[in-house]
Amino acid sequence: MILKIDRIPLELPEPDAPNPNAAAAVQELLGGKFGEMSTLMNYTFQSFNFRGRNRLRPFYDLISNIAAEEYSHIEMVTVTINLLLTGATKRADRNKAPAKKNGDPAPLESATDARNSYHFIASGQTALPVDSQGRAWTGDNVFSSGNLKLDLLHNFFLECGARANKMRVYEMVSDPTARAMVGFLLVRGGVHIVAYAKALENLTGVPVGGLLPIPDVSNKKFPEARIHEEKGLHTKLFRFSPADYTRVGEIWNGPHPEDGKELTVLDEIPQGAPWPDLDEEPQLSAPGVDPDMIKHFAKKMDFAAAA
Ligand code: MN3
Repeated sequence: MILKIDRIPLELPEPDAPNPNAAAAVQELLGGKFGEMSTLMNYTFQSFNFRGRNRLRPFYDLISNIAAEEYSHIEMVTVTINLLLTGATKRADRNKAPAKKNGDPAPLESATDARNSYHFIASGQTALPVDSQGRAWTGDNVFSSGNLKLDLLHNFFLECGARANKMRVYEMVSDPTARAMVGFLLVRGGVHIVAYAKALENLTGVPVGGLLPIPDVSNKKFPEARIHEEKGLHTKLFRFSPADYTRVGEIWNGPHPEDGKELTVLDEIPQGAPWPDLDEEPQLSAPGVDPDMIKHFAKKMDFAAAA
């Protein structure tokens, strides 16, 4: 079972300006092969499918607990996409009639220049479970082999791949909302890389942490990640359960492989922030009455009464 909290993990700054093409790039971090939907569903299925969970309890606890945190990462990426798409078409244009006259642009005409048309056609200018090319997320992205060493190796690789994608999206998108989100998730994803490295070390004795960082650039080079690492966020594993997953500390302990700081488990989740309250999409979500439609039916009823 999952306990749901109606908050997002971190308050994000407002975007500089609407940016639908930045939103399209950020979609990779949501529904891409290495996106947050993939990390969530990989760890979720691995935890559901876990055999021998009593004997291997610390590993089960770690995978289950990280799965829960990944849900909050989907929220972070989704909020970012939604904020970048807010105002992407002009509200004034959207409030006009769908059929425009006098050579004016149609209400959604500017959206034809956006890289991802689905943001405007299939949703109310909001996020979708697709990658940066608009391809739907697929269960083919889930690996759950039933072999703990293989699954942990996969998860370590998945988190390193996710880190590479985050860095590239960071370099594509200069918007402060997107960069704040990527900075935070670089730090949290970094925790998960170290967690799976520690799990492999615990299971096999091989010093996997010596491979880090992958790619070979420190989170401290990213100002939006550095501010969190200066407060020690890269050394903290949140326990995403009121009473369970108590044995994660048997894996999450000792020094951080990159800076030697002591790793600790926090018996709490991030304080977080409220979801931003986005304006309604002007035409399709309006629950009000269309005056032209009233006139149309009034006319029809008059005709019927007279007949
Ligand atoms: Mn994540």
